[in-house]
Amino acid sequence: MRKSSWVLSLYALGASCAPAHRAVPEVQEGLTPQRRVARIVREYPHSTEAFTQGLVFHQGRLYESTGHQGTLRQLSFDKAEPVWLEPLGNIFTEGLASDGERLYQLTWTEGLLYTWRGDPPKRERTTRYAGDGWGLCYWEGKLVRSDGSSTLTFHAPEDFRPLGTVEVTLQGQPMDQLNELECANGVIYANVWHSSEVLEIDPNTGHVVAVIDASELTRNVAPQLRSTEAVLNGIAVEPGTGRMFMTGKLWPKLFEVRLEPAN
Ligand code: DDQ
Ligand code: CA
Repeated sequence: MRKSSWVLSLYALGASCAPAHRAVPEVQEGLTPQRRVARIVREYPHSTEAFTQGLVFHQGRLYESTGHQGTLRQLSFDKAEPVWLEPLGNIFTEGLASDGERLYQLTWTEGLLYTWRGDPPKRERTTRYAGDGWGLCYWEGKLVRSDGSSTLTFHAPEDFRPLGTVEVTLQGQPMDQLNELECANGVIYANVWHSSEVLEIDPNTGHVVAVIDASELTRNVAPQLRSTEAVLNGIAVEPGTGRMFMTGKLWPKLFEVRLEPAN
């Protein structure tokens, strides 16, 4: 290609792209998300049999909900095998939340919410609901449910009746595939299915206020993973200490992480 035509095509490219970009209004003030990186602080063992769908602290202990043949389990930091486990049969259990007194456990497509109480937890009630159950967390007296879409639904803990919804957006764009959730530090942390990014969502507006790059974790475990479904999923913040833990489905490790600003 002669230089003049090369310059000409560059110009044409610029002419076709640049104005279109400039025509988009400037990103609204306050909506530009922060960028953070999840750094590994410590590694603990995690069961490669655990298809992690929910992770939460409850009464000082760490609990996990796993899918396929569902379970509720209590984890320890020193071995992969759970300290306590209740098998739930052919039920695909999902998100797990604590209000301090009870544990609430979603199911993927079965439309059943299990409520647990006691130590070890005993199933207290089963409540029907409409829609998918993916992630669950407890925020200011309400349970927050994700269902794979960009909508989060708020529910009353007593009977799980829906109380309202919020649309999750990143600079105005809806963000779907929201999976495991954690309500802490005034935000909702959300795993995005099949992604190494965790979103920090303002529960009042649905705006994504920060995007966390957790690829240090996925890179760390990648050589040991055998399934394309072995994705990052599971966030728990320890009340009191504020320590943050992350894991993934079928992952051999549970990580304590520290969030740092990305450079
Ligand atoms: N969820 O995490 C997106 C809510 C559920 C993921 C389930 C993935 C299972 C895929 C394999 C299905 C085989 C019948
Ligand atoms: Ca969680």
